[in-house]
Amino acid sequence: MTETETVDNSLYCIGCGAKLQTTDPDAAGYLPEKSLQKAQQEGKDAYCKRCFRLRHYNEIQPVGLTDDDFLRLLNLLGKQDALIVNVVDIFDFNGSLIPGLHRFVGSNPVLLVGNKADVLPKSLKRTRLRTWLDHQAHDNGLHPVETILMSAKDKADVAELLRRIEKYREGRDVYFVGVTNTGKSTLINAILKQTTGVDDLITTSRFPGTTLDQIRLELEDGAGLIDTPGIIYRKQMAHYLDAKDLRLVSPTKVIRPRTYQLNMEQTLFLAGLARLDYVRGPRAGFTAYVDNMLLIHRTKLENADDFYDRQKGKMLQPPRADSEHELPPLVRVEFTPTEDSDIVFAGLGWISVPAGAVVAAYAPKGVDVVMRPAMI
Ligand SMILES: Nc1nc2c(ncn2[C@@H]2O[C@H](COP(=O)(O)OP(=O)(O)OP(=O)(O)O)[C@@H](O)[C@H]2O)c(=O)[nH]1
Ligand SMILES: [Mg+2]
Repeated sequence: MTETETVDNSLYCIGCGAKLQTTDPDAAGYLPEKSLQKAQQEGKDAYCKRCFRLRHYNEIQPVGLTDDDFLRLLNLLGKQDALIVNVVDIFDFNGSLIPGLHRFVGSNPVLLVGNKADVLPKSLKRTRLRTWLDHQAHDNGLHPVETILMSAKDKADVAELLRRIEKYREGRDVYFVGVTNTGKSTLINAILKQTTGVDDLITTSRFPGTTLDQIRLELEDGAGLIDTPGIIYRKQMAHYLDAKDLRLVSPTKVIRPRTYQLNMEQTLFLAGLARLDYVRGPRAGFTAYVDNMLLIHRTKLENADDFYDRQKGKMLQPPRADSEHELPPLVRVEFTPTEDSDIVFAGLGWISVPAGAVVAAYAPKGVDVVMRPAMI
């Protein structure tokens, strides 16, 4: 079923796709000589040390992959005759789009998969969300053959994904592409589980940059089902969070919307990571769609700067006081939506704001804040 060995006899880690090597413990694909020999003798799929630590201790070992490596991989796709499955995270939709995807993949058809639908509030009708996804894709220059909204955790959804793939691939290879953490490897594992019973083959994690190189599995007719490394954008909040706080940008439970009736000149803090000021307008409802564990704190706008300076890393956590990452200073952007809109803080979630309200959004310098038509 799996193909870790190639013509030049190099072996590849089945967990992350890196070429296995026994010389540099700090580089991708390292495993001790003995472990490699054992895997070779037993004819088993081998995992590198980094995957081993991720899978058993949930610890990440950084390896130096650059954006160029990812772009090079994407560029190769234009030369293949294949079905491209573009996986986006519905919770971080704007952060998980690949600008110019069609340029990379040439004339190959793209199936758009909005994953992680399980975290969105149940009140949200799937059909409505799919229409929203279609419009957003179109507005961002994506022209998929079809859009699917799903959860990798739902067996029926995975079966449906497989049917769509079979419909569009017409015997060709299938490449899963997307930004890091959208769930590409999790989806492939789920497909594998349904078709072969093999559980949890590819390494998955909440850390950005889990898969390091292509991982090719074989479909029944010999065509490939190929996982690829996700593109890493520095504009995502995940880069400024400690490992323990990553769950805040990768919710696992249904999000409970939290609504605040705000008067003008009130402020909402999203822990110490982001902030929304209600600058001007009548008393109105603002609803936050963020992880249930993320602290939301309301203050008066006039005290907000001072409060942030005093409480960042204390009451407003994350960032943790002893964080291993330096959180860049918050940068202010003002918005005046003409329709009901979402102010999206890349990776963290969004706050819906009413038409006509003047608001100011703050996020760490370098982290994207965008306004979009309201999802819900
Ligand atoms: N709630 C929820 N979480 C999911 C779903 N699919 C994946 N995840 C989680 O999202 C995180 C990232 O999953 P991966 O499969 O490693 O993502 P990836 O796209 O392969 O990431 P890279 O290899 O870095 O490109 C993990 O914590 C998964 O458990 C889903 O449908 N729902
Ligand atoms: Mg992956």
